[in-house]
Amino acid sequence: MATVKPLSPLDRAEPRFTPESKAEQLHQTLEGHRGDRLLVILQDFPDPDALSSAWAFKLIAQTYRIDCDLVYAGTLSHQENIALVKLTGLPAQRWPPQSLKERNWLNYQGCVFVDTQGDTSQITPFVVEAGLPIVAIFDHHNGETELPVAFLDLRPQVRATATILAQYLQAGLLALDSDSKIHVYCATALIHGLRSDTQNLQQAREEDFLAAAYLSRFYDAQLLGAILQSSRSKRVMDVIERSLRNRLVQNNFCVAGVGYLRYEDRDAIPQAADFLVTEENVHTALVYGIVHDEDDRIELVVGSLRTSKLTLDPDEFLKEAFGRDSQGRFFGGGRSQAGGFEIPVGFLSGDNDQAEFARLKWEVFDLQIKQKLQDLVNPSGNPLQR
Ligand SMILES: [Mn+2]
Repeated sequence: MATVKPLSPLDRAEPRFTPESKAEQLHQTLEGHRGDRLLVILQDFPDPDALSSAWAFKLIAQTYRIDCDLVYAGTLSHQENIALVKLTGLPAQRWPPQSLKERNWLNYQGCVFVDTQGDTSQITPFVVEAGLPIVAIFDHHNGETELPVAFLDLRPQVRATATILAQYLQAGLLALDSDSKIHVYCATALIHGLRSDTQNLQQAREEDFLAAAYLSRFYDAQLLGAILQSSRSKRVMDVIERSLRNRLVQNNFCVAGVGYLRYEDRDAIPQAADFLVTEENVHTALVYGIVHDEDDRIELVVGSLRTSKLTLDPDEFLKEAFGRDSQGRFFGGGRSQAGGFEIPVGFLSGDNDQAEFARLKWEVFDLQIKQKLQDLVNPSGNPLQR
């Protein structure tokens, strides 16, 4: 097992960064883990970019006889993600939060984070606690991880982690073969990841287009079509309907609370925001609800923001609106044109079977969120209300 050397701030700055030097560095890192077993950790609600990038990493690592398990602790909730995993046989496993205490982390010689720096996974505290070395992080989100990591590839200027992994493929760490079904499926998944993180390439930059061009030699257009044709479930349609009914539009902002929804339907929130932002005279839509699992062990206020206003930075907006928790972590954040937030319900969790209590709880959160948004949405005007 290779030893992990925490990066100095100087290493992190990497003034001489090139895709080739990075590929060489990754090659050396993987050489050092030949024959090992690694845990590849995805965000709790993995999106196509995370899923496809982790798969590409697994295939690269295989050529070094490194065995990878791809895991996430939340759920796959967008119909396109479910279709992606089912249609390509993408090897990701769900490790439910309640199972994490019993895991034997030392079955692995190290772990890898893909499309996250660990802050969006419930698995992170467990691997840190177990002292599992962090072998690599690949991500394109803003942020500065404090985890000690042997190989760090953090590129906020790139629109998708799929672009980063495609560059490693292209640099020769794994030669894709259009006769290999797995390679074709993985290339298709990467194109899906790339297009979904760039709004159908509308926000793609040169590097993303070049990566897509490279992947286009291997991908299966029909398979991609099948993934994209997956349809919305009735429950997602119901949440969209509630968001339409409850929406308030003021100063081109659309704000909609959708009440309670099940944990596995939480992806209905960003889908509702995607829909509400298409209304004429709306440049920004914010949708939120209380997400809970079956026995109310997990209860969170979850929200999504979508904007077409170029001067509005979702990351700044959400950080300013909702601030930080007691440990200094922001409740929200984002990237270009999209963002989200998560606020634990905490002491008020549970007892949702008591209708009156559930109703009051929703009203409190609904009101509080509208108040937090008030100054940003309408600095000088009337309160956000019907
Ligand atoms: Mn991504």
